[in-house]
Amino acid sequence: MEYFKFVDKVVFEGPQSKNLFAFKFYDPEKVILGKPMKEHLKFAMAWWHNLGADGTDMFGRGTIDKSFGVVPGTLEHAKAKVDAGFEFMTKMGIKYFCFHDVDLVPEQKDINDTNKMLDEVSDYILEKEKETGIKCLWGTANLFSNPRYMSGAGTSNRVDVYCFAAAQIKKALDITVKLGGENYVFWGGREGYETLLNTDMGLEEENIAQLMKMAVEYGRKIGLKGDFYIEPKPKEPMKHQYDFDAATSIGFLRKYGLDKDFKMNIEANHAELAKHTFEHELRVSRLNGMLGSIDANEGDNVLGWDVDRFPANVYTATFAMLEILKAGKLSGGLNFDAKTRRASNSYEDMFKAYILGMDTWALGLINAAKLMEDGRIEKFVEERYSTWNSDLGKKIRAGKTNLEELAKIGCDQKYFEAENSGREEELQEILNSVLFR
Ligand code: XUL
Ligand code: CO
Repeated sequence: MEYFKFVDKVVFEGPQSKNLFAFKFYDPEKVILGKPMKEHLKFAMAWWHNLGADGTDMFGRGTIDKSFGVVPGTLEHAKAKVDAGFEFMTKMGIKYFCFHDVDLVPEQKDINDTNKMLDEVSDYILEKEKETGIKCLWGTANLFSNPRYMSGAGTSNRVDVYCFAAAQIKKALDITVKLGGENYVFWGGREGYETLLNTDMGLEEENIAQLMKMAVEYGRKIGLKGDFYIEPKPKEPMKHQYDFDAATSIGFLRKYGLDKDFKMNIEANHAELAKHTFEHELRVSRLNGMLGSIDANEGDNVLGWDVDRFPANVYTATFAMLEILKAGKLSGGLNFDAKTRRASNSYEDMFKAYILGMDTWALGLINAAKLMEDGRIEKFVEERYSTWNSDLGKKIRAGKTNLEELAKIGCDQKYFEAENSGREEELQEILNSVLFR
Protein backbone atom coordinates (compact mmCIF):
# COMPACT_ATOMS: atom_id res chain seq x y z
CA MET A 1 0.00 0.00 0.00
CA GLU A 2 1.28 3.46 -0.93
CA TYR A 3 0.38 6.10 1.69
CA PHE A 4 1.93 9.20 0.17
CA LYS A 5 0.80 9.06 -3.45
CA PHE A 6 1.16 12.82 -3.94
CA VAL A 7 4.94 12.62 -4.11
CA ASP A 8 7.36 10.25 -5.77
CA LYS A 9 10.87 11.20 -4.77
CA VAL A 10 11.99 14.48 -3.23
CA VAL A 11 15.05 15.67 -5.14
CA PHE A 12 17.24 18.76 -5.28
CA GLU A 13 15.98 21.41 -7.69
CA GLY A 14 17.75 24.53 -6.39
CA PRO A 15 16.58 27.77 -4.76
CA GLN A 16 14.75 28.98 -7.86
CA SER A 17 12.40 25.99 -7.84
CA LYS A 18 8.79 26.57 -6.84
CA ASN A 19 8.13 22.87 -6.45
CA LEU A 20 6.99 22.41 -2.84
CA PHE A 21 8.19 18.81 -2.86
CA ALA A 22 11.78 19.53 -3.86
CA PHE A 23 14.91 20.54 -1.95
CA LYS A 24 16.07 24.08 -2.58
CA PHE A 25 19.41 23.79 -0.76
CA TYR A 26 19.99 20.17 0.25
CA ASP A 27 21.89 18.65 -2.65
CA PRO A 28 23.04 15.27 -1.31
CA GLU A 29 25.90 14.77 -3.77
CA LYS A 30 27.26 18.33 -3.64
CA VAL A 31 30.75 18.36 -2.16
CA ILE A 32 31.36 20.84 0.65
CA LEU A 33 34.72 20.96 2.40
CA GLY A 34 35.78 17.73 0.72
CA LYS A 35 32.67 15.65 1.52
CA PRO A 36 29.23 15.29 -0.07
CA MET A 37 26.42 16.95 1.86
CA LYS A 38 24.79 13.61 2.57
CA GLU A 39 27.87 12.54 4.54
CA HIS A 40 28.00 15.74 6.57
CA LEU A 41 24.28 15.57 7.27
CA LYS A 42 23.26 12.13 8.52
CA PHE A 43 19.54 12.84 8.81
CA ALA A 44 17.26 10.57 10.80
CA MET A 45 13.48 10.28 11.12
CA ALA A 46 12.02 10.21 14.65
CA TRP A 47 9.55 7.32 14.71
CA TRP A 48 7.50 8.85 17.51
CA HIS A 49 6.69 12.21 15.98
CA ASN A 50 6.41 11.30 12.35
CA LEU A 51 4.51 8.05 12.65
CA GLY A 52 2.91 8.47 16.07
CA ALA A 53 2.09 12.07 17.00
CA ASP A 54 -1.38 13.05 15.84
CA GLY A 55 -1.55 16.59 17.22
CA THR A 56 -3.13 15.65 20.55
CA ASP A 57 -2.35 18.30 23.17
CA MET A 58 -3.54 19.15 26.67
CA PHE A 59 -6.56 20.97 25.26
CA GLY A 60 -7.75 18.80 22.45
CA ARG A 61 -7.60 15.54 20.58
CA GLY A 62 -5.63 14.74 17.48
CA THR A 63 -5.92 16.64 14.22
CA ILE A 64 -4.24 14.20 11.85
CA ASP A 65 -5.07 10.56 11.25
CA LYS A 66 -2.05 8.33 11.76
CA SER A 67 -3.96 5.07 11.70
CA PHE A 68 -2.56 4.35 8.22
CA GLY A 69 -5.73 2.51 7.30
CA VAL A 70 -5.84 0.01 10.19
CA VAL A 71 -6.96 -0.10 13.80
CA PRO A 72 -4.45 1.66 16.10
CA GLY A 73 -3.03 -0.39 18.95
CA THR A 74 -2.82 -3.59 16.90
CA LEU A 75 0.08 -5.51 15.41
CA GLU A 76 -1.26 -4.60 11.97
CA HIS A 77 -1.01 -0.96 12.89
CA ALA A 78 2.58 -1.37 14.09
CA LYS A 79 3.40 -2.93 10.71
CA ALA A 80 1.51 -0.25 8.79
CA LYS A 81 3.67 2.32 10.57
CA VAL A 82 6.74 0.45 9.36
CA ASP A 83 5.41 0.55 5.79
CA ALA A 84 4.56 4.25 6.03
CA GLY A 85 7.87 5.06 7.69
CA PHE A 86 9.97 3.30 5.08
CA GLU A 87 7.95 4.82 2.25
CA PHE A 88 8.49 8.24 3.82
CA MET A 89 12.23 7.81 4.37
CA THR A 90 12.77 6.36 0.88
CA LYS A 91 10.93 9.24 -0.74
CA MET A 92 12.84 11.79 1.35
CA GLY A 93 16.24 10.12 0.84
CA ILE A 94 16.66 9.70 4.63
CA LYS A 95 18.94 6.81 5.61
CA TYR A 96 18.34 6.53 9.37
CA PHE A 97 15.61 6.43 11.99
CA CYS A 98 15.46 6.64 15.78
CA PHE A 99 12.90 4.92 18.01
CA HIS A 100 11.63 4.27 21.52
CA ASP A 101 10.51 0.71 22.23
CA VAL A 102 6.87 1.78 22.59
CA ASP A 103 6.95 3.74 19.30
CA LEU A 104 7.38 0.43 17.48
CA VAL A 105 4.61 -1.50 19.24
CA PRO A 106 1.86 -0.58 21.69
CA GLU A 107 2.72 -1.46 25.26
CA GLN A 108 0.84 -4.59 26.42
CA LYS A 109 -0.42 -5.43 29.92
CA ASP A 110 2.40 -7.96 30.33
CA ILE A 111 5.88 -6.83 29.31
CA ASN A 112 6.61 -10.31 27.95
CA ASP A 113 3.84 -9.81 25.39
CA THR A 114 5.25 -6.40 24.47
CA ASN A 115 8.63 -8.05 23.94
CA LYS A 116 7.13 -10.72 21.67
CA MET A 117 5.53 -8.01 19.58
CA LEU A 118 8.84 -6.16 19.44
CA ASP A 119 10.50 -9.31 18.09
CA GLU A 120 7.90 -9.65 15.37
CA VAL A 121 7.84 -6.01 14.31
CA SER A 122 11.63 -5.73 14.36
CA ASP A 123 11.82 -8.80 12.06
CA TYR A 124 9.60 -6.87 9.69
CA ILE A 125 11.72 -3.71 9.99
CA LEU A 126 14.84 -5.76 9.33
CA GLU A 127 13.37 -6.98 6.03
CA LYS A 128 12.65 -3.38 5.03
CA GLU A 129 16.15 -2.32 6.04
CA LYS A 130 17.61 -4.99 3.76
CA GLU A 131 15.44 -3.83 0.85
CA THR A 132 16.26 -0.13 1.27
CA GLY A 133 19.64 0.19 3.00
CA ILE A 134 18.00 2.37 5.67
CA LYS A 135 19.04 1.63 9.26
CA CYS A 136 18.70 2.62 12.86
CA LEU A 137 20.75 5.56 14.16
CA TRP A 138 19.88 4.99 17.81
CA GLY A 139 17.26 3.34 19.94
CA THR A 140 15.97 4.07 23.40
CA ALA A 141 13.44 2.86 25.97
CA ASN A 142 10.49 5.03 26.90
CA LEU A 143 10.90 5.22 30.69
CA PHE A 144 8.59 8.16 31.22
CA SER A 145 5.08 7.58 29.79
CA ASN A 146 3.85 4.65 31.86
CA PRO A 147 2.46 5.69 35.29
CA ARG A 148 4.85 3.24 36.96
CA TYR A 149 7.60 5.76 36.21
CA MET A 150 5.81 8.68 37.85
CA SER A 151 8.69 9.04 40.33
CA GLY A 152 11.46 8.09 37.93
CA ALA A 153 12.80 4.89 36.38
CA GLY A 154 16.53 4.64 37.11
CA THR A 155 15.89 7.15 39.91
CA SER A 156 12.72 5.54 41.23
CA ASN A 157 12.22 5.23 44.97
CA ARG A 158 11.18 1.61 44.31
CA VAL A 159 13.47 -1.25 43.42
CA ASP A 160 10.71 -3.12 41.55
CA VAL A 161 10.15 -0.16 39.22
CA TYR A 162 13.94 -0.04 38.68
CA CYS A 163 13.81 -3.66 37.49
CA PHE A 164 11.07 -2.78 35.00
CA ALA A 165 13.35 -0.07 33.65
CA ALA A 166 16.16 -2.63 33.38
CA ALA A 167 13.86 -4.97 31.44
CA GLN A 168 12.87 -2.26 28.98
CA ILE A 169 16.46 -1.07 28.50
CA LYS A 170 17.69 -4.62 27.88
CA LYS A 171 15.05 -5.22 25.23
CA ALA A 172 15.57 -1.81 23.61
CA LEU A 173 19.30 -2.58 23.39
CA ASP A 174 18.54 -5.97 21.82
CA ILE A 175 16.31 -4.37 19.19
CA THR A 176 18.75 -1.51 18.53
CA VAL A 177 21.59 -3.94 17.85
CA LYS A 178 19.33 -6.20 15.79
CA LEU A 179 18.40 -3.22 13.57
CA GLY A 180 22.02 -2.22 13.02
CA GLY A 181 21.87 0.74 15.41
CA GLU A 182 25.26 1.71 16.75
CA ASN A 183 24.18 4.08 19.50
CA TYR A 184 21.77 4.13 22.42
CA VAL A 185 20.12 7.12 24.14
CA PHE A 186 19.19 7.86 27.73
CA TRP A 187 16.78 10.75 27.99
CA GLY A 188 15.68 11.06 31.59
CA GLY A 189 12.20 12.48 31.35
CA ARG A 190 11.23 11.51 34.87
CA GLU A 191 14.78 11.23 36.21
CA GLY A 192 14.59 14.21 38.50
CA TYR A 193 12.33 15.47 41.24
CA GLU A 194 9.53 17.84 42.15
CA THR A 195 10.42 18.51 45.78
CA LEU A 196 13.39 17.74 48.03
CA LEU A 197 10.87 17.08 50.81
CA ASN A 198 10.37 13.55 49.49
CA THR A 199 13.62 12.97 47.61
CA ASP A 200 16.95 11.26 48.34
CA MET A 201 18.92 12.90 45.56
CA GLY A 202 22.21 11.15 46.36
CA LEU A 203 20.68 7.68 46.25
CA GLU A 204 18.78 8.46 43.04
CA GLU A 205 21.88 9.65 41.21
CA GLU A 206 23.96 6.68 42.33
CA ASN A 207 21.21 4.30 41.23
CA ILE A 208 20.81 5.70 37.76
CA ALA A 209 24.59 5.69 37.28
CA GLN A 210 24.58 2.01 38.23
CA LEU A 211 21.80 1.32 35.72
CA MET A 212 23.80 3.06 33.00
CA LYS A 213 26.88 1.02 33.92
CA MET A 214 24.89 -2.21 33.60
CA ALA A 215 23.44 -1.04 30.27
CA VAL A 216 26.96 -0.42 28.94
CA GLU A 217 28.14 -3.85 30.10
CA TYR A 218 25.20 -5.56 28.44
CA GLY A 219 25.34 -3.42 25.29
CA ARG A 220 29.01 -4.17 24.73
CA LYS A 221 28.34 -7.87 25.35
CA ILE A 222 25.75 -8.03 22.56
CA GLY A 223 27.85 -5.98 20.13
CA LEU A 224 26.78 -2.34 20.47
CA LYS A 225 29.81 -0.62 18.97
CA GLY A 226 29.01 3.08 19.03
CA ASP A 227 28.20 5.42 21.86
CA PHE A 228 25.71 5.63 24.66
CA TYR A 229 24.28 9.13 24.88
CA ILE A 230 22.77 11.28 27.56
CA GLU A 231 20.29 13.77 26.12
CA PRO A 232 20.36 16.71 28.53
CA LYS A 233 17.19 18.61 29.37
CA PRO A 234 16.70 20.94 32.34
CA LYS A 235 13.00 20.41 33.04
CA GLU A 236 9.72 19.21 31.57
CA PRO A 237 8.21 16.90 32.56
CA MET A 238 10.05 17.09 35.94
CA LYS A 239 10.76 20.39 37.67
CA HIS A 240 14.41 19.46 38.17
CA GLN A 241 16.04 16.92 35.89
CA TYR A 242 19.44 15.48 36.82
CA ASP A 243 20.77 15.84 33.27
CA PHE A 244 20.11 19.61 33.24
CA ASP A 245 22.59 20.54 30.51
CA ALA A 246 25.80 19.32 28.89
CA ALA A 247 28.12 20.58 31.65
CA THR A 248 26.00 18.94 34.37
CA SER A 249 25.72 15.68 32.46
CA ILE A 250 29.44 15.51 31.68
CA GLY A 251 30.24 16.10 35.36
CA PHE A 252 27.87 13.27 36.28
CA LEU A 253 29.42 10.89 33.75
CA ARG A 254 32.94 11.63 35.00
CA LYS A 255 31.94 11.23 38.63
CA TYR A 256 30.65 7.73 37.96
CA GLY A 257 33.34 6.63 35.46
CA LEU A 258 30.90 6.53 32.54
CA ASP A 259 32.68 9.10 30.38
CA LYS A 260 34.43 6.59 28.11
CA ASP A 261 31.21 5.01 26.88
CA PHE A 262 28.86 7.99 26.92
CA LYS A 263 28.64 11.17 24.86
CA MET A 264 26.02 13.91 24.53
CA ASN A 265 22.95 13.89 22.31
CA ILE A 266 22.28 17.63 22.19
CA GLU A 267 18.77 18.83 21.39
CA ALA A 268 18.35 22.44 20.30
CA ASN A 269 15.06 23.01 22.12
CA HIS A 270 16.45 21.51 25.35
CA ALA A 271 19.44 23.87 25.17
CA GLU A 272 17.04 26.80 24.98
CA LEU A 273 15.03 25.51 27.94
CA ALA A 274 18.28 25.52 29.95
CA LYS A 275 18.65 29.20 28.93
CA HIS A 276 21.63 28.35 26.80
CA THR A 277 22.03 28.65 23.07
CA PHE A 278 22.20 25.47 21.03
CA GLU A 279 25.74 26.34 19.98
CA HIS A 280 26.77 26.79 23.63
CA GLU A 281 25.72 23.22 24.41
CA LEU A 282 27.49 21.96 21.30
CA ARG A 283 30.65 23.87 22.22
CA VAL A 284 30.70 22.53 25.78
CA SER A 285 30.26 19.00 24.44
CA ARG A 286 32.88 19.42 21.73
CA LEU A 287 35.51 20.86 24.06
CA ASN A 288 35.06 17.87 26.33
CA GLY A 289 35.30 15.38 23.44
CA MET A 290 31.66 14.52 24.15
CA LEU A 291 29.71 15.58 21.08
CA GLY A 292 27.96 12.43 19.90
CA SER A 293 24.69 13.24 18.18
CA ILE A 294 22.02 15.88 17.72
CA ASP A 295 18.26 16.12 18.06
CA ALA A 296 17.48 18.69 15.39
CA ASN A 297 14.55 20.96 16.19
CA GLU A 298 13.99 24.43 17.57
CA GLY A 299 12.07 26.13 20.36
CA ASP A 300 10.03 29.28 20.46
CA ASN A 301 11.06 32.34 22.48
CA VAL A 302 7.47 33.36 23.04
CA LEU A 303 6.24 29.98 24.24
CA GLY A 304 9.22 28.78 26.26
CA TRP A 305 8.47 25.08 26.49
CA ASP A 306 9.56 22.08 24.47
CA VAL A 307 7.66 22.78 21.24
CA ASP A 308 9.82 20.48 19.06
CA ARG A 309 9.37 22.65 16.01
CA PHE A 310 11.11 21.84 12.75
CA PRO A 311 14.31 23.85 12.43
CA ALA A 312 13.98 26.94 10.24
CA ASN A 313 16.47 29.31 11.87
CA VAL A 314 19.41 29.51 9.49
CA TYR A 315 21.66 31.45 11.89
CA THR A 316 21.28 28.75 14.53
CA ALA A 317 21.93 26.00 12.00
CA THR A 318 25.03 27.88 10.84
CA PHE A 319 26.49 28.22 14.35
CA ALA A 320 25.65 24.59 15.04
CA MET A 321 27.33 23.42 11.85
CA LEU A 322 30.48 25.35 12.77
CA GLU A 323 30.67 23.33 15.97
CA ILE A 324 29.94 20.05 14.21
CA LEU A 325 32.57 20.68 11.54
CA LYS A 326 35.13 21.48 14.21
CA ALA A 327 34.21 18.37 16.18
CA GLY A 328 34.91 16.15 13.15
CA LYS A 329 32.87 13.03 12.53
CA LEU A 330 29.97 12.40 14.91
CA SER A 331 29.09 8.87 15.96
CA GLY A 332 25.44 9.88 15.56
CA GLY A 333 23.67 12.24 13.20
CA LEU A 334 20.82 14.72 12.98
CA ASN A 335 17.60 13.23 14.29
CA PHE A 336 14.51 15.33 13.59
CA ASP A 337 12.99 15.19 17.06
CA ALA A 338 10.39 17.56 15.65
CA LYS A 339 6.70 17.58 14.86
CA THR A 340 4.48 19.52 12.52
CA ARG A 341 2.33 22.17 14.20
CA ARG A 342 -1.08 20.92 15.32
CA ALA A 343 -2.81 22.81 12.54
CA SER A 344 -0.42 21.46 9.90
CA ASN A 345 -2.47 18.33 9.75
CA SER A 346 -1.92 16.72 6.38
CA TYR A 347 0.51 14.07 5.14
CA GLU A 348 1.79 16.73 2.73
CA ASP A 349 2.80 18.83 5.75
CA MET A 350 4.96 15.96 7.05
CA PHE A 351 7.01 16.08 3.84
CA LYS A 352 7.15 19.86 3.77
CA ALA A 353 8.36 19.92 7.38
CA TYR A 354 11.24 17.55 6.64
CA ILE A 355 12.11 19.47 3.48
CA LEU A 356 12.25 22.66 5.58
CA GLY A 357 14.42 21.00 8.22
CA MET A 358 16.81 19.42 5.74
CA ASP A 359 17.13 22.62 3.70
CA THR A 360 17.76 24.64 6.87
CA TRP A 361 20.62 22.34 7.88
CA ALA A 362 21.97 22.36 4.32
CA LEU A 363 22.04 26.18 4.51
CA GLY A 364 23.76 25.91 7.86
CA LEU A 365 26.44 23.72 6.31
CA ILE A 366 26.87 25.96 3.26
CA ASN A 367 27.14 29.04 5.48
CA ALA A 368 29.51 27.45 7.97
CA ALA A 369 31.80 26.50 5.09
CA LYS A 370 31.61 30.07 3.74
CA LEU A 371 32.55 31.50 7.15
CA MET A 372 35.47 29.11 7.48
CA GLU A 373 36.72 29.98 4.00
CA ASP A 374 36.34 33.70 4.67
CA GLY A 375 38.31 33.26 7.86
CA ARG A 376 37.95 36.81 9.20
CA ILE A 377 36.00 35.89 12.30
CA GLU A 378 38.31 33.04 13.20
CA LYS A 379 41.33 35.25 12.61
CA PHE A 380 39.89 37.92 14.89
CA VAL A 381 39.44 35.40 17.69
CA GLU A 382 43.01 34.21 17.22
CA GLU A 383 44.36 37.75 17.36
CA ARG A 384 42.21 38.57 20.36
CA TYR A 385 44.17 36.00 22.36
CA SER A 386 47.56 36.74 20.78
CA THR A 387 49.25 37.93 23.98
CA TRP A 388 49.02 34.33 25.12
CA ASN A 389 51.60 33.49 22.43
CA SER A 390 54.22 35.68 24.14
CA ASP A 391 56.98 34.04 26.22
CA LEU A 392 55.08 35.00 29.35
CA GLY A 393 51.81 33.60 28.03
CA LYS A 394 53.47 30.33 27.08
CA LYS A 395 55.19 30.09 30.45
CA ILE A 396 51.88 30.47 32.29
CA ARG A 397 50.13 27.94 30.10
CA ALA A 398 52.93 25.44 30.60
CA GLY A 399 52.49 25.78 34.36
CA LYS A 400 56.07 27.02 34.75
CA THR A 401 55.46 30.01 36.96
CA ASN A 402 53.73 30.86 40.21
CA LEU A 403 51.44 33.43 41.71
CA GLU A 404 54.29 35.46 43.31
CA GLU A 405 56.13 35.90 40.01
CA LEU A 406 52.95 36.95 38.19
CA ALA A 407 51.97 39.29 41.01
CA LYS A 408 55.33 41.05 40.63
CA ILE A 409 54.75 41.49 36.89
CA GLY A 410 51.25 42.75 37.64
CA CYS A 411 52.49 45.29 40.17
CA ASP A 412 55.36 46.45 37.90
CA GLN A 413 52.75 47.36 35.28
CA LYS A 414 51.28 49.73 37.89
CA TYR A 415 48.07 50.48 36.02
CA PHE A 416 46.19 48.93 33.11
CA GLU A 417 43.25 50.28 31.22
CA ALA A 418 41.05 48.28 28.83
CA GLU A 419 42.14 48.97 25.29
CA ASN A 420 41.24 46.19 22.87
CA SER A 421 37.62 46.12 21.78
CA GLY A 422 35.66 42.87 21.59
CA ARG A 423 34.14 44.24 18.35
CA GLU A 424 30.88 42.30 18.57
CA GLU A 425 28.96 44.53 16.14
CA GLU A 426 31.77 44.44 13.59
CA LEU A 427 31.74 40.64 13.72
CA GLN A 428 27.98 40.48 13.29
CA GLU A 429 28.29 42.72 10.25
CA ILE A 430 30.99 40.45 8.80
CA LEU A 431 28.75 37.46 9.52
CA ASN A 432 25.84 38.97 7.59
CA SER A 433 28.05 40.10 4.73
CA VAL A 434 29.40 36.57 4.30
CA LEU A 435 26.00 34.89 4.62
CA PHE A 436 24.15 37.17 2.23
CA ARG A 437 26.69 38.05 -0.39
C1 XUL B 1 11.91 14.70 24.92
C2 XUL B 1 12.87 14.16 23.95
C3 XUL B 1 12.82 12.69 23.71
C4 XUL B 1 14.16 12.08 23.49
C5 XUL B 1 14.14 10.58 23.41
O1 XUL B 1 12.00 16.06 25.11
O2 XUL B 1 13.61 14.90 23.36
O3 XUL B 1 11.99 12.46 22.65
O4 XUL B 1 14.73 12.56 22.32
O5 XUL B 1 13.55 9.99 24.50
CO1 CO C 1 15.01 14.62 21.87
